[in-house]
Amino acid sequence: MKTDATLYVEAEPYPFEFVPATCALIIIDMQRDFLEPGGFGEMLGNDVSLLRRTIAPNQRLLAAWRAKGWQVLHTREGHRPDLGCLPPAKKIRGRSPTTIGDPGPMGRILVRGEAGHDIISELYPLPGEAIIDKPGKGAFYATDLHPIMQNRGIKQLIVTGVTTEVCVNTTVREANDRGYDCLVPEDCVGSYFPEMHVAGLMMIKEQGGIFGWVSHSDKILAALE
Ligand code: TIU
Repeated sequence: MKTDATLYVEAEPYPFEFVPATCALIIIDMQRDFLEPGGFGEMLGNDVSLLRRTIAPNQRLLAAWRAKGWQVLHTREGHRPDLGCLPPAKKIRGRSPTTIGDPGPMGRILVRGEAGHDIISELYPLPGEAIIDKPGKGAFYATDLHPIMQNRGIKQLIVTGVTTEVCVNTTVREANDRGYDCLVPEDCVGSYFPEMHVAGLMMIKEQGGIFGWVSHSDKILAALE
């Protein structure tokens, strides 16, 4: 397919228009510790099946995007092994007995290089797909995502991953303030809290799409055909 043709995706609050050459798929934090049974997320008492329902639709969308040869980015939330990029406030927030940097079920919790920090095998990045290691919830703060997007001519993002109201929402808001359009396929994002998932999507698409657009992977795939 020509990459300079405009494609239209049925979305809320109105159709999302994109030019493939300047639109990247960015998959947020599909990490083992958040999604796998036995990981940190489950250790905290969360039901990981609420996030795991996003794996299959992400696989389908990623496969279609890769087949077109379009740009793919991945993020991971985590910190340097010396925890130099971990704000003390983030370390102690929640008053949990086990916090970031401590030994967890899949290595040190949210530490770069540990098994639990890595991306699930089902969505593992291919060579050439940049992995953005981020210390915060948003993918722009303290990372090289913005220069990478500028250098590659990326103007729009399809944002998927977890969690809807935390890292996905924060990234969409950061992108919006930098002048980028974001489309969020609702079946490709998930939350441990169903009501937060719904609210997180509403916050993006309400008020005329104040932060972006919400759609479904089926509608993106239909636009790709
Ligand atoms: N990736 C992401 O959203 N990290 C979080 O901390 N999510 C929570 O829901 N806490």
